Amino acid sequence: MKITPRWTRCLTAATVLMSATTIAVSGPAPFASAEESGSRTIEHCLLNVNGQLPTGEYTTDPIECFETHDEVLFEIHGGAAARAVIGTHYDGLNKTGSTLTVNGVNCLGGYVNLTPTWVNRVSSTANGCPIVRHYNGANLTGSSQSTTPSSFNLSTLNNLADSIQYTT
Ligand SMILES: [Ca+2]
Repeated sequence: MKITPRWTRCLTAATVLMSATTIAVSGPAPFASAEESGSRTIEHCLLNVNGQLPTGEYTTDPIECFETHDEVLFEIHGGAAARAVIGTHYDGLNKTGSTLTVNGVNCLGGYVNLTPTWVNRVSSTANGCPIVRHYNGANLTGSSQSTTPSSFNLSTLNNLADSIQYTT
């Protein structure tokens, strides 16, 4: 079930997933419950790149969050455009906890400024690009730390990243 607004697509994804897995779940409430909005439960969010500014910053659709990572992948692969996950960022070390999946188009150095709910939070990253660079400041400023497919935990930048670049 999607956690943030834009319920129409949520209902579609949830309905398909529920029918596929035959999990008995009551219909989603029209608003997030107090439990969902008041505590930091694990959530799985999607940032869908829809363009790029001359500065290199990616523009994105509004962040969408779901209860499962499978729902994020369903959103990506159910979309019309051919896209790819350029990075999945995790709240916890060793790729655990809540996730932020960035759905982009290439690894040519574009970047995102993290949304308020994900600033100073990323602790590990599953690279979709060969190098994913995490910066302490917005717009690729301040100190940085890269992750690679084999080195996915942040140390000096743990819980500090404000912007993230996807490159080779
Ligand atoms: Ca964290």
